[in-house]
Amino acid sequence: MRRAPLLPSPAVPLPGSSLHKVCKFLVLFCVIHLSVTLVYYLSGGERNIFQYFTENQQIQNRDLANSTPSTVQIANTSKELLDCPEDPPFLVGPLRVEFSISVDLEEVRRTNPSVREGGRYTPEDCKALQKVALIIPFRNRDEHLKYWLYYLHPILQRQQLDYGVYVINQDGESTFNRAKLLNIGYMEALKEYDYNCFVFSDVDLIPMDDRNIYKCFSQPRHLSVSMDKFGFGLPYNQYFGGVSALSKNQFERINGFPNDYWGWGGEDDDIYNRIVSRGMSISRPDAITGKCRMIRHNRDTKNEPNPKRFDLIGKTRLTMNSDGLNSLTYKVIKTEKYPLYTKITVDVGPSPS
Ligand code: UDH
Ligand code: NGS
Repeated sequence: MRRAPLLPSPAVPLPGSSLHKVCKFLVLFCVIHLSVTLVYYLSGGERNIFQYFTENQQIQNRDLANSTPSTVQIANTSKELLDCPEDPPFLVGPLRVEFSISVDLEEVRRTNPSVREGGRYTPEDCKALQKVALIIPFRNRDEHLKYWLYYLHPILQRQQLDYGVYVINQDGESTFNRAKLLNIGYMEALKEYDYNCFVFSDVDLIPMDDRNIYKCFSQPRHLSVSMDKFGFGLPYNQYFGGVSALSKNQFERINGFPNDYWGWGGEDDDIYNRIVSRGMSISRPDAITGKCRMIRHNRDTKNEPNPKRFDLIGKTRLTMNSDGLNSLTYKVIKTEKYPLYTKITVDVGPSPS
């Protein structure tokens, strides 16, 4: 039987043909190109892909609080930072929040190594979208503050905010004045840094979901919208208590908060009235994202319900132009820089009898 002659496949060029030479040249070119690229990356003179990969891992780890800052600082000096993304990539969603554990602040400090003195943090791998001052009105609530710092620092870092924590401590025994302390916090924080967003938080409120971003929005933001003590809902539609966020511009438009609410109640309703009377509305997260827990406690002494509060909230439109940032007086007694927060002790002046 005669066999058909073996012919080379038309896809394989014959040795010595010009097509074969071109192929050889192309293979050689690819090998040289790959070698040069490999040598370039391995040389370490520039930020290389392997370094980039490990750095990102370290950033994640450090955000979860178990790595050292040195590697990323090196990257920062050699590279202009890009804006942080609108949706921070390290968020985890729902969080377990409980108050039966005991909190050691030294341990909190150790596990948040990127938080700088005074409770300052700036993301190292991207440029934060907002500079946020967290203002906490305070007197004799050290146990609550420990939980706040323990839970909030890791959350705020995952939210990639450029932030600072300011605890505004009312000096003396006079009646407590929450809203005035918040005004003071605003003024004092601005003396330290060019903040453009202010989050006002009670010391005993902890978010249960890190997607509830502690930042400012186009309208004043109410953050504590779904509290455990109210059955994870709002007590009433106009409620603006607990935790809120206003941009510098929004805060100035309402002349800040009232200074004349001494004792418990009504100041948050006054703030709501101010916002609405300036044509703004309230922005809120949904009831799942906005879940939060309050640390249960007894009523504080010298913070009894204010008998004047109903009269006052009926007159917000009349009083807000003359009671607020433009009438604020106080005296700073002491400023203390702790590793996790700045404590500013202030004399708010005497409460009316
Ligand atoms: N605050 C202090 N010290 C005080 C009073 C108030 O630090 O002596 C601060 C603190 O940040 C607190 C916030 O002000 O979270 C608001 O205090 P509040 O007393 O107006 O509100 P809170 O929801 O308590 O903490 C309301 C009364 C609870 C009575 C509970 C009875 N079971
Ligand atoms: C309203 C108060 C608010 C207060 C809210 C929730 O009645 O200041 O209850 O209070 N307004 C007036 O009293 C006019 S709470 O249950 O958290 O203690 O924030």
